[in-house]
Amino acid sequence: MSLVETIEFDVLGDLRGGLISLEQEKNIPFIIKRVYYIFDTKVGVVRGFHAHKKLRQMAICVKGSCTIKMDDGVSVKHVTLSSPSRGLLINPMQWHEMYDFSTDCVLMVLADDFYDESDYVRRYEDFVELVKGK
Ligand code: T46
Repeated sequence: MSLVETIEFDVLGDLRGGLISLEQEKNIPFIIKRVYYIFDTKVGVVRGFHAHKKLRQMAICVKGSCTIKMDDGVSVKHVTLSSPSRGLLINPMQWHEMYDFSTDCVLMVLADDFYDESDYVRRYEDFVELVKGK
């Protein structure tokens, strides 16, 4: 599984403007059980600082921009999302931190399961131990 997997969505625009359709198991490679979005993030704030044990997610910056640091315990990459037509897959056991939010940023996230705090690994030391034990 590659650390950075992005998907370009077709823009079904016409003279009136753009439109993007997201469909589970079509251009989104999982069943969508939950959608949340992050907005009004204050300047300089960094969010995330966790990995998920099982959850699969797709992050799309539907407005503005932000950067996501992705870390699988072996390598680290930084991905800037600045287009509603680009999605970043956040797979299980990928530590992620979101930063450099523009003031107008709306980061929408599609998830393949309901919210479950027990799926979070929130201590980096625990994440490293889990990666080592794989
Ligand atoms: C992730 C990144 C990309 C809920 O009650 N339900 C939800 O569906 C979510 C996502 C969060 N919450 C609660 C849990 C916390 O009390 O909302 C509060 C803020 O969540 P958190 O501090 O985890 O937010 P971020 O921005 O650090 O992380 C979020 C997601 O939680 C996480 O799954 O992968 O965005």
